Amino acid sequence: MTLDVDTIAAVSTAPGLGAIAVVRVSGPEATSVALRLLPGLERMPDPRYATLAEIRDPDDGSVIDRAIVTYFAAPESYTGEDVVEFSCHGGWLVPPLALDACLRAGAREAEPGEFTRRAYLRGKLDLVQAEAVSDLIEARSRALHLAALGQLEQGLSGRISGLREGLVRLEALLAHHIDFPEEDDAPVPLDEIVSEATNLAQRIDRLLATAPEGELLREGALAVLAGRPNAGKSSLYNALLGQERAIVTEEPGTTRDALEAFVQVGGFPFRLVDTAGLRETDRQVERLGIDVAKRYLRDADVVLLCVPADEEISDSDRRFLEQLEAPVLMLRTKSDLQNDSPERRSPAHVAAVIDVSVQSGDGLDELRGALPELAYSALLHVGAEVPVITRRRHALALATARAEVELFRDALEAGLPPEVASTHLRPAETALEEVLGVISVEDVLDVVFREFCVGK
Ligand SMILES: Nc1nc2c(ncn2[C@@H]2O[C@H](COP(=O)(O)OP(=O)(O)OP(=O)(O)O)[C@@H](O)[C@H]2O)c(=O)[nH]1
Ligand SMILES: [Mg+2]
Repeated sequence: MTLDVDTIAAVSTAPGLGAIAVVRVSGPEATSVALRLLPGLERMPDPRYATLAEIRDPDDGSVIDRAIVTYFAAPESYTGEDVVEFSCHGGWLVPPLALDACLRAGAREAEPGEFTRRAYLRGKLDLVQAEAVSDLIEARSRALHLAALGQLEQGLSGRISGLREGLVRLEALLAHHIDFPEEDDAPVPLDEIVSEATNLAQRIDRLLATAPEGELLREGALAVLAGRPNAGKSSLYNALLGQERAIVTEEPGTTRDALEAFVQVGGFPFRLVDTAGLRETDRQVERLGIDVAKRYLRDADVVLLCVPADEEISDSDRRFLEQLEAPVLMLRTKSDLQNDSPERRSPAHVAAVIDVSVQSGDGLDELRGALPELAYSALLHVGAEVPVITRRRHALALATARAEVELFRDALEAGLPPEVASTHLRPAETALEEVLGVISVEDVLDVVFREFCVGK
C-alpha cells in the first residue's frame, strides 16, 4: 500500500463557540506550510515546545490570530508524519480562517478520519486501535469509554494476536504430524491437535460472548416504557432523564408520539423511549401513536411495563407480555398511592417487579440498578480482564475464525487427511488479520474510516 505524500489540514476540534480550537497540519510540507503563516518566526520552534506566535494570512500578511504553535517532528507524532498544531482561539471565524490560510499555503483539506488513517498506514496504530479512537470520541457512557480505552491500549488487539498465534501453532503442530507419517507414533498425536483446536475455539467464544451487548454500547440499549394510558410512563421518562421532556397530565391518552432520549444509567448507555398508552381507541392520532409504540416494542432490548400499584395487571397486559421477546421489568407505578404492603409476585415473562413512585422517589434507584442488569448482564459479569467487542466487524471476523476452527477440528475427528483439515486454518488466520489490519484491504479501510469526522 502506498503512503500518502501530500500535506493535509483540518480543524480538529468541534465547530461552535469554544475558548480554543486546534488546526492540525500533517505531511511532508507541514513545516513549510506553517512557516508561511508565521512570518514572525525564522524557523520552526523545536519539536514539542509550545510557542506563542502570530498567524498571518499567507497572501496579504494580515493578522488572523495569536496562537500557540506546536511542532511534532516525524515519526514522533500522531500520524507518524511531520505535524504542526495551531491552538488558536475558537468560535465561528478564527478556526476556518486559520484553516483556509493553511490551504492557501499549500495544504489540502483532510478527508474524514484521514489523520488516523495515516497513523494506521505508518504503523502508529493497528486497525482496532484506530476504531477505538472513534469510539473514545463518540462515547457517551462510561462503559463504552472504558471499552475504547482498553482497545486503545491493545487489550483487544493483543487478544486477537494471541488467537492468531494459536492458529499458527496449530499449523505447526499439524505440519509436524504430517512430516512423520511413516513412524509408528507420530511426534504430535492427532488428539492433542484436536484438543488445542477446542481450546482455541473456547477462547474465541469468550470474546464473542461480549459482542451482542458490546455492540449495544455504541448506540445504547433500547429501553421502552409501555403500559396502559395514565400508568405513569411519561412521569418515569422525565424522572430517569432528570428533566421534564414529556408532557404529563391526569388525562389518559396524553402521549401520542414516541419520544426518545439518550440516558446513561449506571454507566451504561440507553435509548429511553416513552410511548403512547396501549388501549383500544377510535381516535386516529392515538391509534397511530399506539402503532408506533408497538414498533418500538418489537425492537426493544428491555421493556419497562408500567402498571399502577393500585391496579391489577390486566388480561390485556398479560397477552401483551406474552408477545414480547425482550426481557420485561414490571414497574408498579405511583407506589405512594398504595397504602397496604404491595404484592410483589412477578407474572410469567417478567424478569423483576419494582415499586416506584416519582412523587416520593421510591424505587428509582432500584430501577436504575435493574436496567443495566437486564440489558448488559453479560458485560457486567464478564470480568474486567476480557476485552469487549464493540463492533460488528470484529464479531463477524471472530465468528468466521470460530467456524473455520470448528471445521478443522471436525475434519480431523472425522479422519479426513490432515492436509485437507489444514485448509481451514488459513481462512481463520485471514479473518483475524483483517480485524487487526495486518493485511489491509482498501474496502475495509474505507468502511472503518468513513464514519470518522473531519479532523480525526
Ligand atoms: N401520586 C402519583 N401520581 C403519579 C405518579 N406518576 C404519575 N402520576 C400521575 O399520573 C398521571 C398520569 O401520568 P403520566 O406520566 O402522564 O402517565 P402516562 O402513562 O404517560 O399516560 P399517557 O401518556 O396518557 O399514556 C398524572 O396525573 C401524573 O401526575 C406517582 O408516582 N405518584
Ligand atoms: Mg404519557
